[in-house]
Amino acid sequence: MATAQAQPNIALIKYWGKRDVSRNLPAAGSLSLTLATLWTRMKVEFSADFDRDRLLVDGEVATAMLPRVSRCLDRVAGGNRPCALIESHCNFPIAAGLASSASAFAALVVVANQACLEAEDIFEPAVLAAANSRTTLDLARLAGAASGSAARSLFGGIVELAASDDNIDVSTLLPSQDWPLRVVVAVTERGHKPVASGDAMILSEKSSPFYSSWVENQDHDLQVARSAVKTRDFDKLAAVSEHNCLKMHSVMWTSRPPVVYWNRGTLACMEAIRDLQSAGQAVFFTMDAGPQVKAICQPDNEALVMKTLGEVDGVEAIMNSGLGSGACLLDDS
Ligand code: 2P0
Repeated sequence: MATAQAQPNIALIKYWGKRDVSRNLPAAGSLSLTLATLWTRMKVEFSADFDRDRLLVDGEVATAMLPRVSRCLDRVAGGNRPCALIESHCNFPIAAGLASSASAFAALVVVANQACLEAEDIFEPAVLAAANSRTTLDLARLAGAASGSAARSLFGGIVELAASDDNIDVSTLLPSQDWPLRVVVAVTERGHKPVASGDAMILSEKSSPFYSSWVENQDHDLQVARSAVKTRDFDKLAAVSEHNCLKMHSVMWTSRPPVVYWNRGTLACMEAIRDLQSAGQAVFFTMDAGPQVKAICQPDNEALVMKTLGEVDGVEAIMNSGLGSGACLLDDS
């Protein structure tokens, strides 16, 4: 039985829209930070003795998520594969806008690929040959087919995903040690999100009058963010990231019916971050498909940002992380 770990990633230039729903190809590129201290650990065991796939998430049977997990295993191990036992553990809230599907599917493809190789007597040679030859990019593409953002968690540090007509390319723009950014997460609600992000993206494309200009402007924002990363220009990265986040949420809000992931705590945290910025602090916000606020800052003001957000009304918990590495196998596998 193999085990892999992956960290979630936080997008600064967001993925919101699909060019091909059946292949789950994103409409545009995105740029993200892979975290260090939040993780999903995933075990997979294939066996000819199993008569169906079974999924346990934090020790509980997870029937609703199983079909998506099974389809991902089919892509890695082939449609004729033996059935599998999948066990997932996560050290942060799931499906609450903290990118749990990114770390889950990144870990799943890595561990499933290894589990094929470890159970070589029950796989066909072609499946084993494919598993043996896969690069990190190949695994990222398999993860992205399950969950677009998961492709980015195969890589560490600051990561760019480039989208073309028929595939994605993913790579590390800057390794984690080259720019020690910090991410403070203000959790304003632990519950599951009201609308799954994949469904909400499709709704946005169908109904938001702002969707096409959102997609058209992504290349520009990516170019500005890429240049800010290369020159470690915090203020430039802050400006383009906040604007990109607010544009994405504007697309969500102007969908029909509107998709609103924020709550009162989200707005209060944004206001607190604006106050910190007015006082000269290098910090900026970003929010995803959930009400949590992620504040990006630097090591020297991380404690202040944590204290400030921790005192905001509606904040239930504070987590913090530096930038970490891409998905990998753990030693016990
Ligand atoms: C992102 N999000 O770039 C954006 C920002 C949410 C808001 O990627 O449909 O769960 O599985 O490909 O990966 C969440 O989308 O969507 C996401 P699917 P996924 O991080």
